[in-house]
Amino acid sequence: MSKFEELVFSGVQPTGALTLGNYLGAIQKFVALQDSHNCIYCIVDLHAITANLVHEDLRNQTRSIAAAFIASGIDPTKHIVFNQSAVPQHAELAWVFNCVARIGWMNRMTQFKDKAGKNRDNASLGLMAYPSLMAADILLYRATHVPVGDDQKQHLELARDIAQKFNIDFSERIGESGLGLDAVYGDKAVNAFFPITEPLIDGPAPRVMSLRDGTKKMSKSDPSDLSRINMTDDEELIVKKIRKAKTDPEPLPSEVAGLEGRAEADNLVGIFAALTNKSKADVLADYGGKAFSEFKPALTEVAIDTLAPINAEMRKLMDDPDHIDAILKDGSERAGAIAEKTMNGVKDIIGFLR
Ligand code: AQP
Repeated sequence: MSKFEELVFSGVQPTGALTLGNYLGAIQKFVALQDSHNCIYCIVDLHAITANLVHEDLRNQTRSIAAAFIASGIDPTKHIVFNQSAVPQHAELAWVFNCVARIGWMNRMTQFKDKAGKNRDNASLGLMAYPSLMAADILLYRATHVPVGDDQKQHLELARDIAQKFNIDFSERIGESGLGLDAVYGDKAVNAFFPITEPLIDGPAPRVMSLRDGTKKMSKSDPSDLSRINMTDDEELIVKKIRKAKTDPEPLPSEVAGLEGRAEADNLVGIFAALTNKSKADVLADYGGKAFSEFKPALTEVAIDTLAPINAEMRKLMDDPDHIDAILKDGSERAGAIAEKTMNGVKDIIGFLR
């Protein structure tokens, strides 16, 4: 069976200041993958209008995500960094995928249920179609690997379902077009135009939890700023937030199994591990038996060591918006060339005249 060329794609929404969750769940992985893969990293501004249509300053918000990428170590000259709305094929392919995806699939999406809340009728149609646009983002580049936080797992499964259904439904025409590769789904041989993307979710902190409640995801939109560490927080704030982070009265366990049922302890140990590129077991080998009064200052130190230089670099980059705009323009031109090729293939396979 032939294989699609490996390519990494992922995106971040410009919906507010990035959190440590976004950094550890996504951006840190984006940086690491640059050495082994060709990578495309996108600021998904079309996604940003699904929950709230009107944003105070979407342009600067988009620039700040680009600045965070670059300040964290993403090289936009070796890889591609761009904003989604600058490449119109994202919306075009999403429409096709709206016709591939089934309503039953979308109804099962837990993020939609969470974000739409009780008043579902009042949620935008875009919020419901969000995973179909996300599938388009990935498959427009025929990406094989997607680094994301654990919260995006279900959306990636949907992207796999969409790719598979498209490939099966159009298998014969894909074969005739010569644009596909051989694939086998179960015992079914098909011609595949789209790869079945692999999520990259591993690591010690695939889902960073709120500092105030270890059962809730750390999120940009949590009303309490104390629940999260923002990538733009200064040292004083990081000290304060970790000092106030919820814990339990027990000392840290010596084994990972001892974190079971201790959501807040588990979260802080996971954060420490991810920040220092260690496993939770390594962290507990050093801190097992120690009280939080000793662990928290150490955690604060590693958080500041990681975030302070990124923060300083982000500020420098944000002082020159024209430079960021030029990087995004260059990225969108390079992304656009790939996107156009894929979309032309999709049009030919479906039978759209062009
Ligand atoms: N708490 C988290 N732990 C691990 N990974 C996380 N990600 C987000 N929160 C965590 C990952 O960050 C990437 C970009 O996320 P996004 O901004 O596109 O969307 P999101 O998941 O909706 O982020 P937030 O912070 O939770 O925003 P709001 O509050 O607006 O809902 C993704 O890979 C995501 O998995």
